[in-house]
Amino acid sequence: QREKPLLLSTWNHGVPANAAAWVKLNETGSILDAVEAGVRDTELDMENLSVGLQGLPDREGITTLDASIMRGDGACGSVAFVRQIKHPITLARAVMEKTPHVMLVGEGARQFAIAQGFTLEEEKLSPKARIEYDKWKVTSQYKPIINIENHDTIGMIGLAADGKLAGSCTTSGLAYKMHGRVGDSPIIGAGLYVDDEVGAATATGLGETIIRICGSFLIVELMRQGRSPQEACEEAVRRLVRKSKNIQDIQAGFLAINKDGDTGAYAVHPGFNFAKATAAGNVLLDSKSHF
Ligand code: SD4
Repeated sequence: QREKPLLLSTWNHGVPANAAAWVKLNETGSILDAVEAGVRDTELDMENLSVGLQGLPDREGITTLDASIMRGDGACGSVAFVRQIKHPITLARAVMEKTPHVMLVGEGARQFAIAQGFTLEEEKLSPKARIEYDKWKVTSQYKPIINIENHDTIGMIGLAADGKLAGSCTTSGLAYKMHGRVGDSPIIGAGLYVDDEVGAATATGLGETIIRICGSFLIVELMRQGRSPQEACEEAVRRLVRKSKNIQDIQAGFLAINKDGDTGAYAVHPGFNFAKATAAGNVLLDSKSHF
């Protein structure tokens, strides 16, 4: 059923993130403020090992973060491969609002953060990440696959009562990635895409497979051509499955909404869930999957 306002976010932590976004939406009326505030909640969640500075590090033991934000009028900003910043989503928003650019990475993003008055956090693994990293180091086996049960990236898309759309996506990326690796989350069109004329989409899962098909952009374009959000997510997953090797080891999931307030969700494997918030409540739902 169609409802506005509407928020969708990935995984269990989508529930508290939606709740935080809802409060912000009521406060300011801005769907952009809402999707930023929502995922800021996840960026501070010490239980989450795939978002924020508490996330699992790369192979060198360094946690690097990726984030993007987009408004339905085409404004967007992102940061990638950033260190020591607690709220990369807010830094992405600053790139969008305060620079002539869309994307800043690494040291340049960090310098911009300092210039904007962001505090640099001490570079230290969280207690949970330290334990996991030490275990991993015993074999240092790097498999560029994503544990089907264990993803936590948050992507959030929202539709305001006035029909305006926005989305946000933030992650520490793939655990034990190569130093410098960037996933889909900060790539506009891959991890996130929003267009007020059509709808919005976001992604979670193995970023390489999502980038390869321009997943979120693909879903929005399929909706533009008349597919429902659900059909568009299913087609994107089918495309991803066709283009990926070792698909049995790869999880990826998509969420979509159109400007009328219809929603869609689909994943490669079972296990993907998402939170949906409307005036009627904020619930955790299981996505259907290809396999
Ligand atoms: C990435 N898409 O960096 C992210 C990881 C992820 O749940 O979604 N984990 O590839």
